[in-house]
Amino acid sequence: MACRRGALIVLEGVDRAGKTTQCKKLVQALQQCGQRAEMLRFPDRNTEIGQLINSYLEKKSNLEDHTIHLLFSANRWEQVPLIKEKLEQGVHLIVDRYAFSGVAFSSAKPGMSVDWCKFPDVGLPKPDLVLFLQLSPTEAARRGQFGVERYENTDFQKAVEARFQQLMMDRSVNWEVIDACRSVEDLHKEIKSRSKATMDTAACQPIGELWK
Ligand code: 2DT
Repeated sequence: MACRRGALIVLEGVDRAGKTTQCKKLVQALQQCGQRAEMLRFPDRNTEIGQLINSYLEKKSNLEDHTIHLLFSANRWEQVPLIKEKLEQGVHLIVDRYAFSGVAFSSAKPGMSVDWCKFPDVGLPKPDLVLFLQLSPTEAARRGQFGVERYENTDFQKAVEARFQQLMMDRSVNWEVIDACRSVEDLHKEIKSRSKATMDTAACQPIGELWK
């Protein structure tokens, strides 16, 4: 593989931490410096699988817990050829949620173990960096009410946060925790500088395999 592949950078975090805003700003900033960068988000609600997920999230359909988990995972796998192609072409991919949300949300449900939930995502392209945007429950509440989609309630979000903390103990993944309780611009500056450092180190490394 030619030297200078793109970096795979994932933003994870609790609801209302600003993941989507920050992904967009990072892509814009990179493009303004003449870099090739694109944003992806999971779930990708545009594919056929994504539409099943969308209908589940909007509570228009019900799916058994393992089934929806596998659909979320399949929704990532269907993008893998594109992800690899872009990275190999030198495009940086900035991703709003990935397998970590997959495991944190599903394993917060009764009877769903973290190990079982990780399995379908084993071998996905491994992010070069996972930035976890941390936000206190008080600050999250200050930022407004939850929406009406499935999972948008305080008790479930607390359980999800606990699963994220558990996942972050795994040193095989390059996690960096960022305090999201500050202005959009300050947060952006930090995310940009951490991402740029990763881009330099990832450039000449092969794409890794997640949880393998
Ligand atoms: P957005 O609000 O970011 O569109 O997320 N989720 C997400 C899962 O349960 N499993 C997954 O694999 C992913 C990627 C998190 C929609 C909701 O979907 C949840 C919130």
